[in-house]
Parts: sequence; C-alpha cells; structure tokens
Amino acid sequence: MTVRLVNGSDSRRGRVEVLHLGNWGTVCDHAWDMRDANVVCRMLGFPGALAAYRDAKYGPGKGRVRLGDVGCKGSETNIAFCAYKDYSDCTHSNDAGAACRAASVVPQPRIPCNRQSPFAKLFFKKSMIQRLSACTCVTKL
Ligand SMILES: [Ca+2]
Repeated sequence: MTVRLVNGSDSRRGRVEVLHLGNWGTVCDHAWDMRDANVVCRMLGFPGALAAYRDAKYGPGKGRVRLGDVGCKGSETNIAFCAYKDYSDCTHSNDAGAACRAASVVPQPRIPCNRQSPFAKLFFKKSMIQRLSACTCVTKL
C-alpha cells in the first residue's frame, strides 16, 4: 500500500491518504493513534510520528474513506500489514492525519568550498583563521 500526507504546511504532516487500486482514499480516525501514525511516517522515510490527528485536522479529503479501525502494533513496515477494515462508514470529517518527526541528522556530504556557495562564507572564514588553503562546506539538508 502506498501512503501520502496531504494539505499540511510541509511534507512531514498532513491528511493521511492511501493508494489502493489506483485511487487515493483517506483513513477513518476511529482507533487512529500514534502506533498507526508511526507506521505511516516510517513508510514515508521519517523516523517516526510526532502526533496522530483526528477530526480532519488537515481538512476533509475526497474519494473514499479507504481504511477504518486501523490497528497497527507500530513495528509494521507497511500499513497493509496492520489490522484494518478496508471499508469504513466514516465521513471525511473523521479523516486521520499525522505529523512525522524530521529525518534524523545524518553525516552530511561535504562539498568543495567556493565563494558562491551560500554556506561557504562562514566556513571559508573559519578556514582562513585556521590558515587552511581550502575549506569544506556542509550542505544544509
Ligand atoms: Ca490504532
């Protein structure tokens, strides 16, 4: 099953939608909780969830309310492996939402420093202090 987050202020939050047989649908918030949101967030490449929202926090979706009574343990790699009903009598006023934790900071790639790089200046200065002839810049993720 494929998921996405819709209508949030950034890619880490939004209304949870699932793709099934070519159609995007929403998730009923009955039984929607952090364990379920954790699975959704990890499916999207985030380390986990910050919050699980009910009552269409990110607005009502369109299409079918695709999943109901989602009962993840929290360790599943896909919401398809969780218990759920593939039908729901919810309306879109009960669409579930999620906010995901930001991806953890990983060792960042070092790029050659140059004066055009927006992140170069600080590092260039620092390297001058250290009397280095070259410096390295760190890209901001
Ligand atoms: Ca649940």
